[in-house]
Amino acid sequence: MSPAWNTIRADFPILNQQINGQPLLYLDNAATSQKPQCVIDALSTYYREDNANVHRGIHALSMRATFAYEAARERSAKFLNAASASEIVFTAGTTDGINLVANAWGDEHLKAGDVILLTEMEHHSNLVPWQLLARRTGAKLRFLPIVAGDTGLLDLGKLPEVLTSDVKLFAFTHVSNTLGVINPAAELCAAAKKIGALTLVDAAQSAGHMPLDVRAMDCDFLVLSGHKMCGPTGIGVLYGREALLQAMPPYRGGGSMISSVDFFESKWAPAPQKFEAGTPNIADAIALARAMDYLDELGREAIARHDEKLAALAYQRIQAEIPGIRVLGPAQHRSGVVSFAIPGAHAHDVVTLADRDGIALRGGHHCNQPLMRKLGLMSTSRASFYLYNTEDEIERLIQSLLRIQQFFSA
Ligand code: C6P
Repeated sequence: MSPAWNTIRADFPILNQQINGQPLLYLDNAATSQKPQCVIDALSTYYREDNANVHRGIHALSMRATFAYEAARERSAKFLNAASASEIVFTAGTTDGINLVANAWGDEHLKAGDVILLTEMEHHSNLVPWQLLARRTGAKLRFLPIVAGDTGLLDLGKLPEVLTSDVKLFAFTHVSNTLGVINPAAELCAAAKKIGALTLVDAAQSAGHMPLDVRAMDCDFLVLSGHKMCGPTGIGVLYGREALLQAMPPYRGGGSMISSVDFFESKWAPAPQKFEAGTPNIADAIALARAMDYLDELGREAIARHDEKLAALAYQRIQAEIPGIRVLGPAQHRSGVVSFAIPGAHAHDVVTLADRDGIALRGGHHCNQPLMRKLGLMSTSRASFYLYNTEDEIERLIQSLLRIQQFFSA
């Protein structure tokens, strides 16, 4: 049975406010999602009742905090269907997770002549760390192109041309934050595996929006950000295959990540502790686990269907009703992200005018500058939907965009 989407708003206290005299219409979920009361409560309960450092003390509070923190790791493993909690490293978010892999795995395994394969739709977070790695090691970057036009679909026919035996890692986004395209992650991982390349899936825009199963996907690494999936900022997850994580050197040194330390040499703790130097983000990991419970209570399949329905409707109505507008991404089988460009209007102006109507959009290059250039655009405006958005809100968005379009065509 589908959740009652209209009542879900009540779980998110922030939505109950006026912006510029209008009820807030929050459509910037791809940047960050809002947080349900149960996640806010998990954070404040932890600080009110359980706060202590983890893995250090043997007093009651420390043991309670350690138990809850490690339970959050177990919860994350279950959320991703990982084989074991030792495959889960808590990070600060997607960007942090990718940098961890680029440094810890990349520095050890890549050399001049090796290739890191990316796609043309990568967020800067899944591009710049690989550029830095290429500079350090002499490895090269290569890109799987998108097809011509505005659907933004990957040109899978070009895969055999770019996925050759010199590719050591294929890192790609599961869902584009600009195009709304959902990439066929399992298919891409299978193709990489055939030629012996590892895979990293950037799940920043898919975690929390659809079911994720790292074993079915058969990826080697997967990264996500808690704040885009009803959890707090500053916490994320890196999933890595156990054997890979155990073989990788640490990325950062400090307390908690060692088994023994001498003046000149140290020995590392096993993964995942090896990658969590210093006091971790305990409270946010615990609250992220609560967010995972919340999403699973609603059902991730149902959330995916809800997002897709709203995004497909928004895509179709914007295309049909706003004269001259250019809408990006596929019409169907898409995530909740809908980007568009109004001729003659800068996206920042569009977003400023929408804000006057109480509507939160994002405008700009969305940390996707190479993709923007490829599409011949400087920027787009972006509406991104999530579980608390409704069909009625699309009507409000359309009325606002009509006013904005008329303003710029006057
Ligand atoms: N995209 C957006 O408005 P962090 O900042 O580390 O939580 O996530 C980075 C990131 C990586 N990959 C993808 C596909 C993303 O969409 C993002 C974040 C936000 O689109 C902020 S730029």
